[in-house]
Amino acid sequence: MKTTTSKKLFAAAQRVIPGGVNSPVRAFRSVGGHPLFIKRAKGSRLYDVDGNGFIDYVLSWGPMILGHAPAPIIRAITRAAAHGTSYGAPTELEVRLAQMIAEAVPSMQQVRLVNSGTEAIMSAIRVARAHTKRDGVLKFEGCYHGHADYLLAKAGSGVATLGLPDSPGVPRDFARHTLTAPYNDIAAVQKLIEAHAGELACVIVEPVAGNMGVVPPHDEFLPMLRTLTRKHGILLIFDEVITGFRVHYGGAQALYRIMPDMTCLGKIIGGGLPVGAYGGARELMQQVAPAGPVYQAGTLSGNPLAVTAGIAMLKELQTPGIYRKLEERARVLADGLGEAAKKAGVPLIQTRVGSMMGAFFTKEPVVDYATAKQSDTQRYAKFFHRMLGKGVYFAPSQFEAAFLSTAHTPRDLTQTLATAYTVFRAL
Ligand code: HOZ
Repeated sequence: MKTTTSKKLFAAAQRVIPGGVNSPVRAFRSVGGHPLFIKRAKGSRLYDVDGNGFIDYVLSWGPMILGHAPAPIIRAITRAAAHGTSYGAPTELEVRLAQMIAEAVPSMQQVRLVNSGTEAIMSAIRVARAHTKRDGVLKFEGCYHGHADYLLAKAGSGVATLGLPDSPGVPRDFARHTLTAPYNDIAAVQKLIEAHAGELACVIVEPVAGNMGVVPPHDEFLPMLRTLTRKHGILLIFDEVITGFRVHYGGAQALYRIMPDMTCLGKIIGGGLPVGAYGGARELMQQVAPAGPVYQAGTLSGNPLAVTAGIAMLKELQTPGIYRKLEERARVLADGLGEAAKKAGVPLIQTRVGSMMGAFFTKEPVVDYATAKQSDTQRYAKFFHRMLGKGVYFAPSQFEAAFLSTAHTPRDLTQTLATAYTVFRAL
């Protein structure tokens, strides 16, 4: 595969951008080589600056549920752009998107739109702290909630990919407010909550972990979190940046029938444009300025282009049968990958919730960060590069999810599975 232009661009990028990328996982550090610079994308395909095409299972880390550049979204954005790109004043569009979110996710009676998942989570935690008058946060090892100071402890995503312990630059005074527990470990959570109940403002969790690879919750995990937090007056925050509108129109909370106190959403509700949202019961959200004293603001919050894209996206996601179709295709892909690995004698542990999939190069079940880290990352790197060389783009990290869109055709899946079988055999 010819990648000369990408290579040149990466060299130039490294002179002006730290590590040559604007978000660390993109740099291919854990799989080696250099990133491909993308020129355009359409449907299930990504095209790089050297003219190579790929079936894309990264989908901008999840939001492109309809595939790339879907006509209804592009039409809506184009129309909106002609009316101006930012006003710094309220619009009817923001009301519409907030209403659509509140209808889809009943735990979000009130919604504040922001610009990213990181921002949503920082703000939700501020509300939780103000409400409970406590500072402590309990998070789970391998979960990633953006890059706020106090959330980088044992974080997934790029932190896991690069094998970083935590981040320098985080004041010890901030980090000490964060407790961590192993995902799916109810006994550990119970012990921590009981020992620190009076200090904890919130427990924050990805209801399906998607930043250490995909780790689904055990049946009792989320219900127990709900029971324990309620018992101790601690707020339960669901980080649904990946799962919201991905695993179900109402998010993982609708799938598992658990009502968190607060919910954070991200890029999906902007149809891939930079958006986030946080919300919860009216009583909680009424603390946010200017309704209340908890300050949070942003010039580009509720940006008309992003909100327009979000409205169009959610409308499309209301199409009857869309989640069933995604699920069926994801099952074909996951089952096929499993069979191909088995036939080739490659141990592979697979996880999947709807159209969000994980495949770990290990023999033992993956239930948390420790077991995810048992994976053979060098084998993943080989798999990744060989698939890429044959036109299939999976995440450049063992610790990220694979996603499917409605634009992936049965033919894409057949091609991917045939390629995977050849690659598995050569590993
Ligand atoms: N796992 C990250 C999003 N949830 C990957 C995106 C990034 O860091 O660039």
